[in-house]
Amino acid sequence: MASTVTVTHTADSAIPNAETVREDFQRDGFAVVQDLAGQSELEELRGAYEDALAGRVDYGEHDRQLGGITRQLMLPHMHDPRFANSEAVRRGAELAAPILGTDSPQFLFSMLIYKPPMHPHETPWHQDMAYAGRPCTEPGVILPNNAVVQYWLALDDVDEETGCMTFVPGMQGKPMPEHRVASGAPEDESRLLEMVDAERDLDLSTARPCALRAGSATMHGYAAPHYTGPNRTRDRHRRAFIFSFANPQAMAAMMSDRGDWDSMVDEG
Ligand SMILES: O=C(O)CCC(=O)C(=O)O
Repeated sequence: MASTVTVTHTADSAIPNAETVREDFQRDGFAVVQDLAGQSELEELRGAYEDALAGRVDYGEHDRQLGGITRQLMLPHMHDPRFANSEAVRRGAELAAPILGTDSPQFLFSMLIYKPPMHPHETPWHQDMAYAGRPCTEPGVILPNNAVVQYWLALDDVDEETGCMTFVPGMQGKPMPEHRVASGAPEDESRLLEMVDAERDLDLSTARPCALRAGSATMHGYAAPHYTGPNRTRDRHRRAFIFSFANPQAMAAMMSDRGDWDSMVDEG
């Protein structure tokens, strides 16, 4: 069974501008959350991240290459309590709960995606809903943008030079454009997907790169198209801790339609 996070409202957990963040999410399909993690927590998460990258904590087959090209460590919350017990995760659940329409958001999954200095590979334009089918969800489906909220928490200052998240706003409620496998074995969970023709299907002139200071995050729904570039710098790391929450009822409905989502759900 997947775990749920029951939201508790405490004064110290308040997110500044939470209402604005939620409005941004509803309007654009994504939002920026400033300072989701505080400084001491950031240090703790960085320690956990370095232990994962160096193999001091064994991730086994969850330590893999996304599409054969970019280091991806799956389900860090199951390997290291510093991720599972993170205050940022708890605050993220609290912020996401009204969007998801539940007081008990279901923790869906987590991952680390690491782009070291001079990492040459982009993560191409895609919508996360494309991963609901294998190898890809068929084009034309419309999945709700508010059934899943995914956080991309920056553990380093990040900008276009290091490969920050870039979104095209306002695609929620529209049919999903065609995706295909960009690299990796098509039936493998670690395959990398891309939109077949992002220039045709998205208005890239509206694309918004989200530079963040370390500790801040983006949040997006499964209909929000996004992209990250290579890390072109010689000395700056790009460490992202990614985690998501779902509305349990909406997930159950989607999973009965699309059994493949089973494999993405936290079993802890
Ligand atoms: O970090 C990346 O390069 C991509 C992340 C992503 O696609 C996601 O969080 O949905």
